[in-house]
Amino acid sequence: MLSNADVLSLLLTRQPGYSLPQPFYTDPDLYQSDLRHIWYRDWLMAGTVAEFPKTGSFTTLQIGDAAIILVRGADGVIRGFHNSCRHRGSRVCAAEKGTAPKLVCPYHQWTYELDGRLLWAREMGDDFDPTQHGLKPVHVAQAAGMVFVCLADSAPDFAPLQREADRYAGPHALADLKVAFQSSITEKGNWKLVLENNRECYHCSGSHPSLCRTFPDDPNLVGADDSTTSTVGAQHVARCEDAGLPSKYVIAPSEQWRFVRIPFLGAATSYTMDGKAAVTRRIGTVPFDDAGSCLFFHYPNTWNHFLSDHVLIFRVLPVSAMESLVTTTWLVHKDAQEGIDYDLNRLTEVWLHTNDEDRRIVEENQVGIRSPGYTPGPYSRAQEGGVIQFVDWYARTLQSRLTGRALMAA
Ligand code: 3BY
Ligand code: FES
Ligand code: FE
Repeated sequence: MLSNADVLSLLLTRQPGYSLPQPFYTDPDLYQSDLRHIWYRDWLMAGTVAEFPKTGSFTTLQIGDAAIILVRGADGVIRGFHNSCRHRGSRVCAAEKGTAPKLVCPYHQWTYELDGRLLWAREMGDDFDPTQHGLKPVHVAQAAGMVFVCLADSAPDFAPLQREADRYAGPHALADLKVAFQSSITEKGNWKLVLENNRECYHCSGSHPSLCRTFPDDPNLVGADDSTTSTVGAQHVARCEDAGLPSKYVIAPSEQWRFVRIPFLGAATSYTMDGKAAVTRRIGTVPFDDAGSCLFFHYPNTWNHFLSDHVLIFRVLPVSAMESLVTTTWLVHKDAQEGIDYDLNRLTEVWLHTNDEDRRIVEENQVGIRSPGYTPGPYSRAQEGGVIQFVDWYARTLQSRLTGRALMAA
């Protein structure tokens, strides 16, 4: 196992503006270091309130080695727990999602209330104290209907994100949406390759014919910079802001998250093959159909698109040093009826294509990086500013946690 000092000295060999040294993408010890210092410390996208429609609605997720269950209690609160029984540690819930009146461990049927309290355990003796054997809680917080978890003992301040999420994503009213479709793909690539690939559109024209019908690949719009360095971007932001729709580029001081609203190409209003709306029902209080897409990322594990007719939530989870799970959720108005208000194929086809194209890209990137011939290469400052911004965030965050000293964004 590499010590913190080993990881730090490797990190200090990296050249800013270049892809990372090979072990950061391949080494099982560095993967464990990422889990410990990033994934088990930060707020992570888990899902949205639409996945917890009623009492007992639950989802499970695997974050590296951490098995987590999220469940809505009888009081309406969505809570999170380690999915590990307080008897002998069995996973309490194996299903990915569902509804349960109580959480019953399949091994010896210890039974937990939806708020984590142990209700029942057979023949444990008079000195057994059930109050000391509830499921271990994890932090759960909501931002405009997005549900985040944090596995740290003490979670980072979530309030600044909540404030901006309310402004930018609030108008899309996630609480009034339902899941129209969800897809999960395992990509044979380190989680950072999945994120790096997302943060640039240098590859878009060569790889994403469906997406490029409506999505602008202009790096001034989707890169690291304020989108108003693009004229159409500036006009779009001004028009939306005038209509009361928060749209201006905003980034956290730590650069961990960002919101910006960008226009689609030409007259397009949604991610469809013809650019027309995918769903006839507009969502929330978005003032017009051609409001473009509000882009939100939060490192280390999510990027999202908030449209006038649907919302796309992307969640990345680390599986191993060279595997990641990417889950995409399509949300539409809860009263929209499939086959009447939307066609599922029309709604999902662009991003199903795009995700599969990106999976291939990430897997080829991983194979090439594993090769002994790999050396870190330079990012394009013009096209890959977003990747530089992500990798710098990663390096800064890891360094500060390895040394216990805070580092400011440049
Ligand atoms: O999904 C996204 O937000 C990014 C932006 C650039 C490439 N990719 C489509
Ligand atoms: Fe859960 Fe025994 S391990 S009841
Ligand atoms: Fe892509």
